[in-house]
Amino acid sequence: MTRVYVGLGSNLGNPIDQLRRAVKALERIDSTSVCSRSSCWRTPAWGPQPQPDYLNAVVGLETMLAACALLDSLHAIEHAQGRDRSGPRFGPRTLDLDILLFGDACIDEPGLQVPHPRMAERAFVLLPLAELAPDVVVPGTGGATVTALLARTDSSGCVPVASFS
Ligand code: 5RY
Ligand code: CA
Ligand code: CA
Repeated sequence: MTRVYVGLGSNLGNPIDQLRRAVKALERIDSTSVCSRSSCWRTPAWGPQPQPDYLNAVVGLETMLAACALLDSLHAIEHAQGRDRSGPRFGPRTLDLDILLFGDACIDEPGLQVPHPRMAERAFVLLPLAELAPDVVVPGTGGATVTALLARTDSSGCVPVASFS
């Protein structure tokens, strides 16, 4: 069994609804269970402007799947929730599901990099992740914990808005 943290983000198409539906879909993945869920945070968009604020959250999973099989399931959920990949890189999206951490694995394959290559600098990931895993050391950061990384980021404009329940 591997403990996994998945980041959820949405800034199109009723974001709170997108995140709630995504958690239900994550619960239906075979050989995988949802163990923990963060609050939902409203966060300023990082990327090309203008685009709407995002809602971001993180869920903790336990899975028997390999990382690439889990990624396939995440892509299927994104697709089922209307993800359109034709827009600009880092542009607005109905749903983005990212494997942030997969146990203590470091994976660098085309299409699958874990830890997520930009997570160490992004408050929109670290704020919800710190609710679930403040003391987890992020591989590739020289031993920094989620809390230590969060302290170095700019989290201005990020506010908790709701839980999933
Ligand atoms: C990470 C995940 C997705 C970094 C990570 C993207 C969001 C990224 C965003 C989002 C806000 C993007 C893709 N780790 N801004 N910009 N929230 N995603 N606030 O989820 F760059 S672009
Ligand atoms: Ca399941
Ligand atoms: Ca993604």
